[in-house]
Amino acid sequence: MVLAELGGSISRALARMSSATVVDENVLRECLNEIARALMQADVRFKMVCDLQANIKKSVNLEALAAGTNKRRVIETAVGKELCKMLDPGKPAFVPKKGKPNVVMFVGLQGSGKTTTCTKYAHYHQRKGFKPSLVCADTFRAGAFDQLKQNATKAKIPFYGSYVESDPVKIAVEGLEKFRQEKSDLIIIDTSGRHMQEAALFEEMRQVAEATKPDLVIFVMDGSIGQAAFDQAQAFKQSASVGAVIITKMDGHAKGGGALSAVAATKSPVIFIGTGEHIDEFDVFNVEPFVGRLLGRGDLPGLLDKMESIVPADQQSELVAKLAEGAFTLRLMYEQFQNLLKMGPMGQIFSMLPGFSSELMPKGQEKQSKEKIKRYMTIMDSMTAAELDSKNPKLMTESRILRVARGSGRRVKDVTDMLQQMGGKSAFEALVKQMGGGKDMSKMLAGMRGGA
Ligand SMILES: Nc1nc2c(ncn2[C@@H]2O[C@H](COP(=O)(O)OP(=O)(O)OP(=O)(O)O)[C@@H](O)[C@H]2O)c(=O)[nH]1
Ligand SMILES: [Mg+2]
Repeated sequence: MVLAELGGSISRALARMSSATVVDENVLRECLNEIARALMQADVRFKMVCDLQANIKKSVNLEALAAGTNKRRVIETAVGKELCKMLDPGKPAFVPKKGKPNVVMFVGLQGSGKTTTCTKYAHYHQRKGFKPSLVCADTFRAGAFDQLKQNATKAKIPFYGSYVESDPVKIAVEGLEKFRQEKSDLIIIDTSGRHMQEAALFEEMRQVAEATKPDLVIFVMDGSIGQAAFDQAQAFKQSASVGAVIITKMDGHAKGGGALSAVAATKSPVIFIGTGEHIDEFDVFNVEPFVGRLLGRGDLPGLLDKMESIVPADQQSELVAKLAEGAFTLRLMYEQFQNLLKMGPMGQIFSMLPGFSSELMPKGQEKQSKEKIKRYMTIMDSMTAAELDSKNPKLMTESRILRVARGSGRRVKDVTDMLQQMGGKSAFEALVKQMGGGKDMSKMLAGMRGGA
C-alpha cells in the first residue's frame, strides 16, 4: 500500500471538516493544520508545507464565497490543486514507443533497487505488448549477473550478460547489438550501484551512456530517505542526463511523500513507484490520479490499468460500455468484485476505488478489505434481480433493506453502507466519459497514455 498513512490522514482531515456544521475560518485552519502535520510526518520539507498551506488559504476566501456555495468542495479542490502542484515536476518523461528499438538505462546508488526495478519495468511493458530484453552491465558486484538472470528467467524475459568480461561498456554494446538484431523494442540496461562519492563509477556510468546512447536514463532511488532525495536526485541529474525517476520501497515507509515532493522539486518526473519486492508491486505514477487517491477520490485510470490484465478480454468492452452509458448497477459491481478478488495485492487496488479510498489500508489489513468485499457480495446475493439491475439502487425502500439485511445475516448498516458505496459511481462515470468512454479498455488506456 502506497503512503497509506498520509492518504488516511488527509482524507480523515477532509472528512472531519465535512462533518462540521458550519465551515468557517477556524474549521479551515484546523483542517489545514492537520494536513500540514501529515505532510511533515511524511518528511515533506517544512518550507513546502508552509507554502502549500498559505496558497490554499489564499485561494479559498471563505467570506467572499457566495451563499449556497459548497465550501467543503471549494476547500477540497484547493487542497487537491496544491498537492498536485507540489508533486508536479512540470515536464513529462520520454515514453517508449512500440516497434522502435527503445534503449533505457538504469542508474542509482548501491542497493536502491535497480536490478529488481529493471525486471519490474520489463515485465510491465511486456504485459502491454512490448518485446523487452535485459542487459546486465554490472561487472562491479559479484553475483550481479546471476541475480539479473534469475529475475529475467522467472519473468520470461531475454537477457544478456557475462561471467568473464569485466568491461561493462563492452557488455552493454554487445547486448544492445544482440537485442537490436532480435528486434527487441525495449532494451533495458542495468548498471552497477555506486556510492555518491565514487568518481570512478560515475565515469563508468558516463561511458556506458556514451556507448549505448539511451533514449532514457532512469534514476532509481530508495524512497525511505525522504526529503534527502532532493540532493541525490540533483547530483545524478548533473552527472547523467536523468530523464525520469523511479522511487522504490514506498511500501511501509512513512517518508515516501517527502521523497516524491523532493524529486518533483528537482524537476525530474517520477514515472513509477515500487511498493514491494514482488514483480507486480509496481505502480505507474501520475500526479493527478495519485493525489486523487490521497484525497479519497479514487483513481480510475490506475484501476483500469490494473484491470486490463485481469478482466477477461471479452468482458472489457462490455464493462466500459456499461460504465459509459451510466448503467453501473449492483450486478456490475458484483462482477467487478469477483474480478477484484482475483487481482494481485488488494491494498493497491483499494485505494483506486472511489469511496473506498478514505480507508487507505496498510498491508496488514488487506484481509479485512477482502472480507468487506465478500460481505458486500453476500448482501447482494440476498437481493432481487430487479434490485441488482436497478440504475438507482439507493432508492431501495426501508423494508427491503431490512429484509436484505436479515436474509444475508448482516446488519442494516452494512446494507446501507454498501448502497452508499454506489455514490462513487458518478465519479466513475464522469471519468469514463471524460476519457472517451465506450471504446474498449485498451484503446481508452492508450488514449490516457497519449497514444503510446
Ligand atoms: N520492500 C521493497 N523492497 C525492494 C523494492 N525494490 C527493491 N527492493 C529490495 O531491495 C534490495 C536491493 O535491490 P536490488 O534490485 O538488488 O538493488 P540494486 O540497486 O540493483 O543493488 P546493486 O546492484 O547492488 O547496486 C533487494 O532486497 C530488493 O528485493 C521495493 O519497492 N520494496
Ligand atoms: Mg543491481
